[in-house]
Amino acid sequence: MDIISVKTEPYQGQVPGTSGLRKKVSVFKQNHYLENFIQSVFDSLDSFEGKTLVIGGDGRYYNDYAVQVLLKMAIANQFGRIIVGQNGILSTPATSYVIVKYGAMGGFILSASHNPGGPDGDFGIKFDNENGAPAPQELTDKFAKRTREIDHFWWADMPDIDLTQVGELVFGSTVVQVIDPVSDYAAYMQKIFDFKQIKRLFDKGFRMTFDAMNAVTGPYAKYIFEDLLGAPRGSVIRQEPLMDFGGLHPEPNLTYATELVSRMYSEQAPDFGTASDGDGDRYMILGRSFFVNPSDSLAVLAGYLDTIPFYRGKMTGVARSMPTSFAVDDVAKDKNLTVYQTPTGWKFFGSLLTAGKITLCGEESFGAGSYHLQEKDGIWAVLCWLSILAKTGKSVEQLVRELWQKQGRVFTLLHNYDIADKGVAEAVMAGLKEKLPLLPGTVIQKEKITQAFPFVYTDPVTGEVADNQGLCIYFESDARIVFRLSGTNSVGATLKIYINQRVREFDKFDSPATEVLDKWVHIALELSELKRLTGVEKPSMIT
Ligand code: G16
Repeated sequence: MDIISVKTEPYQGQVPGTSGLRKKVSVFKQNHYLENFIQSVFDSLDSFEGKTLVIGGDGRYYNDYAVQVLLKMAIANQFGRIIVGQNGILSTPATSYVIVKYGAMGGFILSASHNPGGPDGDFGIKFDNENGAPAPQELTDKFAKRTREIDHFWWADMPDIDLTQVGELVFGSTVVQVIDPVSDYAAYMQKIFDFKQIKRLFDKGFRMTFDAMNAVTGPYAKYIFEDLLGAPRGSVIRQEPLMDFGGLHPEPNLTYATELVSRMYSEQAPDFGTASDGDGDRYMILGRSFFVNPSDSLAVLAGYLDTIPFYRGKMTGVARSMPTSFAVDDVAKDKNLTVYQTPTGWKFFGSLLTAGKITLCGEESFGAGSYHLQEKDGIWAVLCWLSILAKTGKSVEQLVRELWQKQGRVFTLLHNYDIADKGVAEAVMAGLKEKLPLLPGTVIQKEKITQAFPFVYTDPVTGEVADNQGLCIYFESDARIVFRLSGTNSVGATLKIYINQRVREFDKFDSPATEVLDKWVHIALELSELKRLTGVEKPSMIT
């Protein structure tokens, strides 16, 4: 095996977004594109020679190739040990756990999360630090800076490494350890949750459907829910991870998890329906003919987490990303927990979790997690719900209705507008931002604006400031509109409009959010002049 230095030229635009570098597969396939980014990450880390690195991926198209590139470059850069999931597979939460369990200095996750896969789909790469947390902004800025200067990378000239068998292989001064992707994570879940209690629920005839969406969680879900907890065979559907997710969009929401949704709204619906995304960090919860909005799910988790022994007496605070609805705030107040509002992006929870300021965190984008590990964790969230259902004996719908009855229902709606030209989308945001100081006190479509401001976040632990994190407009009638540009799309721009309103009238609780919040959609469009400025008439997705 020869270690060689390979000359390269920088690429423009290798800038990590909300969650790592996400681009079309065709972009990643450009000569040295992947190698440049990997070496830029290595060059931005303080010291790693002789240390341990973890590598995992969600099994999507290009994963096989990228894992081999990463291994060869990590060997050439002289890591002491590389821990890699069998066949290059490890879910995002499992990678995060493995980093901490094995004392690694960090790890790479090869995934574009919920974005579609396949040769015409997306690929992505992100780096988690030694806490198993997504690299903070300061570090991702360093990665981007380095990509603009890079002129060579280190390469081990050797055949591909066989990742089909669990075990250890030695290459020069580096040990490559191939691990079973499921067992460490499953053992950890058994430490957190009372599996016997959940098993009793299934023994009594409780039924669930977990839609793995042909993505990474299939083997995890099958082992944990069917093998260990006794959910009937067939409870985990679409459990085989496929390189293109079977041509479907691996995003657990009402638009893309259609098979699960139709099951849950059928006569034979099981008691509990769930789904996870491409890399296993997102989750969706449904009861019989009942969808749980992720912001409400976070509120339910905040209310009941301390019924799980792992968390008893350990509740400190709760964090939610700014566009996540304020449903959790009242629950937290009742329980004397501090609430933090962070920008979108799991990386912003990291410092709060590490400092012990929060026990639980979550987002409107179907993510939740706790201090058990520093990524969001889909299967963990499902296990939380199962524990709460087992402990309380209540149904999913009952738990959510109790929340609404206590504090009103906070309706939520997200409209995504895909805009081909990023510059045009940025101009819409800039125009609106300019107007904000003039808005408080004004009335639009009979609704009075109380506050309007760009969201700027100062991390209470590190003091780091993140600006440009969205534009917020609050109204007298307990409503809020947030505008922000997505940081996870691979082409053009997606302008997101998030709408929330708290409704206290019981008789409106069952109205569809699209109906209750329709007025606010018109207000948002009028304020932003989105249609006139972009020519885009309709949202590409409504959730
Ligand atoms: C990532 C981030 C989340 C974020 C989501 C959507 O999730 O980790 O914090 O909420 O993207 O981000 P955006 O609104 O910028 O598109 P994932 O599951 O895609 O890694």
